[in-house]
Amino acid sequence: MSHKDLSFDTRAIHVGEGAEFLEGSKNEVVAPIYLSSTYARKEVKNPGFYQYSRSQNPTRFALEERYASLEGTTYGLGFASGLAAEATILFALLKPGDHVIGFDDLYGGTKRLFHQWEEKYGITVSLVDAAVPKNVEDAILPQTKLIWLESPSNPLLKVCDIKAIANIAHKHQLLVIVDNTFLSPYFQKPAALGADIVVHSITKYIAGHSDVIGGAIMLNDKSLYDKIKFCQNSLGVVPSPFDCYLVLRGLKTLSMRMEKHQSNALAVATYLENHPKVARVYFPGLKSHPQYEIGLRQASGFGGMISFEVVGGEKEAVQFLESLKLFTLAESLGGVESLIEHPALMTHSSITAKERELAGIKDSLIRVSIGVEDQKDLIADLEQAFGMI
Ligand code: P1T
Repeated sequence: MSHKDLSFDTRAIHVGEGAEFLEGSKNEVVAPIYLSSTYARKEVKNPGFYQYSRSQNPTRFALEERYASLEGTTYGLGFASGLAAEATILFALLKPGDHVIGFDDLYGGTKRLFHQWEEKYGITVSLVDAAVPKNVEDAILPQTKLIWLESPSNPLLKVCDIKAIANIAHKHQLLVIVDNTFLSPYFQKPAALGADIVVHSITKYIAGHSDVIGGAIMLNDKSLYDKIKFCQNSLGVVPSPFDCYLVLRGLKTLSMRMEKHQSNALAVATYLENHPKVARVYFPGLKSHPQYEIGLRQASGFGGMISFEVVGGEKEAVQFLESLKLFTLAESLGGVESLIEHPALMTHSSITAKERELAGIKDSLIRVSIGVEDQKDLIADLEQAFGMI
């Protein structure tokens, strides 16, 4: 039976594992963790397929096969972190003088990476509000090579029309990269909407348990794949076999986790929207979200991330965060436990205050990754913390 005939949930459990794993070990139910860093050869001039684990590792290959299957692409590649995957794309595809257009709301570490490339390698970056596709088109220069999107974006949960932007990009022979971390392939498949490269921080929903740092790239084009795969090996930015095992394991429950993250998030976002101490809620699943309709059209869900502004400023936000008992005050997202953070002081502190202001990240902004706990307990904890400010 071909993978293509199987549903997402079935592929999330079976692709790359069980009878599909290595030829010759057909009774493995779970992909073994292949720790060997190197492989013996019988003849000097005949290395065989497996040579050295940075280049070939069976546990990683099992995971890469699953990545491609779930994202609906021909190829999948595993990386040591989301940023390792991003840096590899820049390394593989850009040269000095090239120009990149990015969403003005992106993970702070991604913007920091762009700035490093601007300073050291002579590329230029324009950050625009890609929620309006025309802003992207207007920013195109003769030297533009890539358009870099997140949808929903981090931390303001802005949604952009991936198909419309891909159409613009392809008219100008540009590549579109979509960071699909916030929705995971369970809710959104950017490659089917026209993205040339899909990138993930695997650390988040895909691994799902806050115990792995990882990244992935999924794509269809063979020549782009060859370039990126070459750099995956030449830079050595591969994930460890143990991390690959954890991700293979975490992925088996992706659909169930995403559904629960989402239903909890909808309940919490609705609660926050009606709270007198909340000035504004950002959640793509609320009808009040400015790009609600686009989200509905291009994804099958809204995910589990919410941002909101408390009435007041940094003082009130910090006091609220430090009063919570069940939510964990920590960077990252997408784990089974609810995490909460202050973007200006935490995940987005690596960009300047001016840049945060331009992007609309206020000191009163709080970002929440809603876990899969009972929503009544989550709302009760938020309620008691609001009582403290
Ligand atoms: O942390 P790492 O696995 O290297 O992934 C970087 C990354 C890439 N893309 C998005 C959309 C991300 O959110 C991240 C990492 N983000 C956090 C750590 C955070 O708390 O937002």
